[in-house]
Amino acid sequence: MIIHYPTTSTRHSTLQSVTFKNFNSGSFSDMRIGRYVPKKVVGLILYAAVLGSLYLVYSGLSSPSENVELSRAQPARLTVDGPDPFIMYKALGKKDWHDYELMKDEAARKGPGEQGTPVVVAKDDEDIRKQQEQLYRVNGYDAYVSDQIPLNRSVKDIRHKGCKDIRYIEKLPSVSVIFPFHNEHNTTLLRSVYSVIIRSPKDVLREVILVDDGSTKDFLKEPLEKYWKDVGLSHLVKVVRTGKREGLIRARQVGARHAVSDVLVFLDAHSEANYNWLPPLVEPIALDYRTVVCPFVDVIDCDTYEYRAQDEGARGSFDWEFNYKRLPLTPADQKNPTKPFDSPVMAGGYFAISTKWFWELGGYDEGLDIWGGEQYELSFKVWQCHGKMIDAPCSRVGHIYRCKYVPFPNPGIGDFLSRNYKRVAEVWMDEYKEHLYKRKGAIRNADEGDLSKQMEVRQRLKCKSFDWFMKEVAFDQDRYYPAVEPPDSANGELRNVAAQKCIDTQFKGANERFGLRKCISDAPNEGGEQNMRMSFWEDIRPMTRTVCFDASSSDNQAPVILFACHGMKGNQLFQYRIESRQIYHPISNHCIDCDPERGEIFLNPCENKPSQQWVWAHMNEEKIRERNAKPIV
Ligand SMILES: [Mn+2]
Repeated sequence: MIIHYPTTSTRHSTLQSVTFKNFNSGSFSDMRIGRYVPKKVVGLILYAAVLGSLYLVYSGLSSPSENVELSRAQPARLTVDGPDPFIMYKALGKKDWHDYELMKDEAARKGPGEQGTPVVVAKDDEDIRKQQEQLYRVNGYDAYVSDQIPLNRSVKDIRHKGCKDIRYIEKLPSVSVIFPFHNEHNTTLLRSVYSVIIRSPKDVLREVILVDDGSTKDFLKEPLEKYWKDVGLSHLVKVVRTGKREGLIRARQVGARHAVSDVLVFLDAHSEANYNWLPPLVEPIALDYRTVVCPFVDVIDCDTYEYRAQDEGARGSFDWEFNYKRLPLTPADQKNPTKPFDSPVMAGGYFAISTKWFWELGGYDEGLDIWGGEQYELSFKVWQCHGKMIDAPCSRVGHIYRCKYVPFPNPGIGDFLSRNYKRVAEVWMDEYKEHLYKRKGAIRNADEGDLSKQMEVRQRLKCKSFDWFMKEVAFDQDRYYPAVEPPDSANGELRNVAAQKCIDTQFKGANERFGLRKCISDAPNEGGEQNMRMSFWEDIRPMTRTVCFDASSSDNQAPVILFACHGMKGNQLFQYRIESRQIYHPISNHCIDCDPERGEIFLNPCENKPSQQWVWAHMNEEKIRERNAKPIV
């Protein structure tokens, strides 16, 4: 059964497309959705009622003073207010949650985008090309391609093969999946919802909440509610609206307020859930209600909708300008590629949290505007206030990273990002906030507003210090993103001996080449970007930016380009050789060379000649020797 949204643009595919009407009148029993007939919901409600009354019995038993008693007897079961909501799950046996029938059906499907394969639209029809461009501009992804793909397409099962053998406790708490959206493209939004409904166990997924954050597209108004009614899913899919544009953070919070389940799962409305994604995400929460679980986030290509892996996992972290960064897995984590691992900071908006824990933490700080900083806020408070955060490798969800265009204009409320960051820093980061402020004066100078609600959370939950977080959770962050950066090996202008010109990156961006120009010290009236530094990461970068020299080929005359600094050495590792004045690139075993006439820069086999000799304005010889002497890892 293939589900298409009927009013999409001219379709040039020959697949059997099922219309709105067909879908509506089709027999539920031959569709996966059939598992959601209201009859089944009755059972679910009964089950919830039993759990609910159990909970009431437990909470009825406990006055605050009894809680303290309980904590002495069974410290693991004490919660902040009232007993553990998931106590009844802990003694259960395990089971295989795979829906093999579904996986078998989907494995047999063929057509555009099926099995997560890329869809490429022929470029020869001018009308289509125009339509495609137009849809691209308003969405930041190729929505025309989205319209060619069934709403319930199959995806590629790219989980580690060990995930197929893992069993999870045989009953799981109920889940509300929350999708905030602002002007999402219709078929992409619907596909997000279908993927969740189809690939979630029916007795776990209680509801899907779509939070419309001030959208202006017609489909996202009444027709959206009507759609779910017409396809017989309105008992499962709720649409709620913020009224006016509130931003992603408050939209998630509005969704959480409407949720009636034990566990909240937040996803973006341009997602596709993979097979058996929910049990690995929810089980750790049933075992410890203060655990927050993030899925592995895969990539849905913004041009072709191909579904593919991003990587095989890393721990989340940040640098001291609050850029999200990733830290390597520990050796123990690497040995168990299917086992959830601790992560200091979540990547963004993809996570599961118990409703109880979310509200004990006060939800998100509602003083945070639009987007930005919320992943730090929630991560810090989860860890500091006695919870934990893990990534579950067997739970995978695809996400469209928008490209080319950022379709939504800045809301015109000034520098909300600095203000958000300052709120997070002031409440959670103690003396470490200075490291941020030193690098970003705009954060220090922002007006943070009233923080009393957040301070109250930190006090009430007796949360730990940021120093504890840095030492115990983000314990290796300082090695990669040091708060106090060790001195450069060398800096200033970088002059070539043969050309008597300097390297000038001219404020160019990622993937761009750069060359030699007249040194500013020789011609002070000429502009340029010639103040370079060889940092403690052993890369070379312009003084005030985080783009680095990068070379990925060991061909002769291989280009050197600029690329976002990753601090992980590899292609960006360079060593200065004091005696020969060469700049050596260990991974290619070549040296930086140039064409003195044309001003081009490239890599060549190392030779003792003036075009490979470079002079730094300032050198720290001790640091250079010390860093060159370290083994290259
Ligand atoms: Mn997104």
